[in-house]
Amino acid sequence: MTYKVAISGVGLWHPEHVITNEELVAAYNAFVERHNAEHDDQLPFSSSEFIEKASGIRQRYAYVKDGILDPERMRPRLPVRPDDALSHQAEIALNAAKPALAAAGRTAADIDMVIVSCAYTQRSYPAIAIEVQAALGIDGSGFDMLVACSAATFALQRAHDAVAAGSARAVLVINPELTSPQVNYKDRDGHFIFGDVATAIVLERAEACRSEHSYEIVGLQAKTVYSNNIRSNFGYTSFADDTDPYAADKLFHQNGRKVFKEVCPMAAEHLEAQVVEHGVGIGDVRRWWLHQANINMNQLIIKRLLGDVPSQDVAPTVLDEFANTASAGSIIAFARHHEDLVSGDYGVICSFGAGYSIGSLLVRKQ
Ligand code: CO8
Repeated sequence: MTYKVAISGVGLWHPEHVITNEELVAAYNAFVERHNAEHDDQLPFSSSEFIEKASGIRQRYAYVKDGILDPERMRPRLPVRPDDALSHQAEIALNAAKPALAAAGRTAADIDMVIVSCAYTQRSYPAIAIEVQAALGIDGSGFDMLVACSAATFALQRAHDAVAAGSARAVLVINPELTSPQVNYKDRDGHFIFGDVATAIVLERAEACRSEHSYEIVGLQAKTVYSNNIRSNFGYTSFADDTDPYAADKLFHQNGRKVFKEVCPMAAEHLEAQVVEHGVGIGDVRRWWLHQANINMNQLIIKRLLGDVPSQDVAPTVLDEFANTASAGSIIAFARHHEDLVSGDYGVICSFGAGYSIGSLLVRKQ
């Protein structure tokens, strides 16, 4: 027997610290001035006008702001916590998990599995998910998953399958996207892209949902196609291969133009196939909660699908406030913009990014 599965609660948490484009550019340009005065290789200056026009990003949240805007440092100053203290990433995961449980009308006793899924985990083991599981007092299992920008949608698929098969009554999927330690704030092409956030979703049997807003999962798709256009060589082997563990190639880097050109048609094709497969017309989808990497990218994808530039009502944008938050972007859009849907309305949650990876869920409000 397989069960129908629904999203029954969503939680969103963001740090209190904001970094505007202007602040970020001032710090980067101060760093460049110093660098250029002392070196032959001259670095280019950044501009907040470029950032907003090219990406739609106006600001981002930072878990720790201290250090990022210091031209001498250009990275956050993250305090070290002892092994017996809650880790930074588990802390932000809990900040999103608790409101998700409350929204679902569930407690730790109702959850059988915790999946922490994001672009990076701050350590290899013990899993952040198991730390969160212990902090919440959940009796069951937990594991971490890494799928870059598609970590949330891919984890929701794993959670769906566990509930559908009956191996878990309810699953808590959490995306603690602590991106700021992996941003190269000295790189003009990428210094503005990312922000920190945490999101969480509770999935359970559709028939058992008791929350005010729940969404049956009608269809799921995951697709990966290998590409080196978005890459980080950060990894545990740095200790053994004698490379600099803090070199630029160990941080996020990309060929943004190529990504834009290659991923937009892939995402549009994927979304169309996903919706049509379930007998739903593209125009019948009430809301598209898209990955939040670039406003121009999202407009192009929706234009390909609907023939028109989308309104905020059809495809809400949150990246102006949050920037790119890796896998959490589409979940933030969902968290902020779902309560006005009425029973029977369809929506699509979709991610696309490094890998390449594309993941999507077609949902119907119960
Ligand atoms: N300020 C001023 N000028 C600039 C800047 C800047 N900051 N940056 C570039 N320029 C200049 C360039 O040098 C170029 O000048 P010229 O024409 O003289 O060569 C001009 O502006 C145009 O540059 P681009 O062609 O690079 O600009 P684009 O219009 O393509 O915009 C973007 C750049 C915004 C990066 C755009 O290409 C984009 O958004 N592409 C999509 C990228 C994307 O979606 N990537 C996904 C990454 S996220 C992901 O997969 C998850 C990874 C895991 C998380 C990592 C967490 C840290």
